[in-house]
Amino acid sequence: MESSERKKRIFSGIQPSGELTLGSYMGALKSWVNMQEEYDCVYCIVDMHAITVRQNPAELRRRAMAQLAQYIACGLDPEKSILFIQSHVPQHAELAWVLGCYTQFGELSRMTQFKQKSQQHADNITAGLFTYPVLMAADILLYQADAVPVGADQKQHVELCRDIAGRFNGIYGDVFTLPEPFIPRMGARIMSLGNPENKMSKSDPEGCVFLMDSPEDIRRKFKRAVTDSETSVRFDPAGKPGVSNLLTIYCAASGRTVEAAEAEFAGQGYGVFKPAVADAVIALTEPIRAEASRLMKDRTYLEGIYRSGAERAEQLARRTLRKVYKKVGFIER
Ligand code: ATP
Ligand code: LTN
Repeated sequence: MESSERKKRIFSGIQPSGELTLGSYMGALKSWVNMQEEYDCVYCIVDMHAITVRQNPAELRRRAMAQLAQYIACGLDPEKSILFIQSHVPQHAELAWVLGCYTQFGELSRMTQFKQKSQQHADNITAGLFTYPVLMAADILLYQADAVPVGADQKQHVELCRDIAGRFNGIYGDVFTLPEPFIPRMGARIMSLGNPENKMSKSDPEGCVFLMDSPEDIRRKFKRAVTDSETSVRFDPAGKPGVSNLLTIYCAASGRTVEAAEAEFAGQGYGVFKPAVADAVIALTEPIRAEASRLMKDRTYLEGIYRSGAERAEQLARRTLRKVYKKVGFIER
């Protein structure tokens, strides 16, 4: 084996702040699954990010476990990829502290997600919510990731991570790999079914499809999806945001192209189109739901996965943190 031909490394994470959605699947998880063959992948359940807004502790624990089961059910293979829980690897918090000292207040103030979330949680705008992108940069840089598969909304955070890494390297030499965001061509921004001007978000249960929704719920949600007063199934995000979003979902779920889908529904109204989208989504989610439910019953198996994942992750993380501590001038213990 040629050790110089190291596979490129991938890192990404999802917060267990709610159930996994069709948006997070199409924007991120689907790429995570596809990248496993070619890359060296590290995938995380970022529970430390989740506490930037108030969580119920028992619920957070349950969701983190359920998320691990759903990761595996979606096709993440613990033999191929490292699957772990962020709070199990202390180097995330340690590197975040250092990186925070190389990040400008002004840079963090410009983050769109901070501006949105601080409006949504106006009574609890914490320092953690503000410095969240620094922790995310630490997640990525600890593993020297080359690429970060995320939805379009996270591009700004990955770019900030690059800026921080570039600045640090500029002072101390090549410490960090500069990561690229990897954003899928189809499905990077799935919109709410109830309000297609907004991103599909887990905080809006009716506009949002969850991977663990029952077929009845999925059919109901698509039936109620907002469209327009025309009847033609045509991709036109500015003029027909609702229908275009449904087309995106249909194509991402079924693997068809937009042209093929438009041709398939030519001359047919929304009464045929909407149930077809629901069926395509159910065909995607039902096997995931069944497998995740089965895995949830096997706690011992899931515990084994996250324990060995944390061990493997920590080995990599330790190496980077040691280098960083040395560079900034801390005495080795
Ligand atoms: P919310 O806004 O609901 O709190 P979030 O962005 O915190 O959601 P996560 O589940 O943490 O959602 O996001 C996980 C991944 O899924 C990220 O890479 C994010 O970019 C992607 N993602 C989330 N929602 C969507 C969406 N509607 N369309 C495409 N990708 C999405
Ligand atoms: N900020 C992301 C979640 C996240 C992440 C990461 C994504 C935390 N750390 C590292 C990619 C890489 C979100 O809100 N969806």
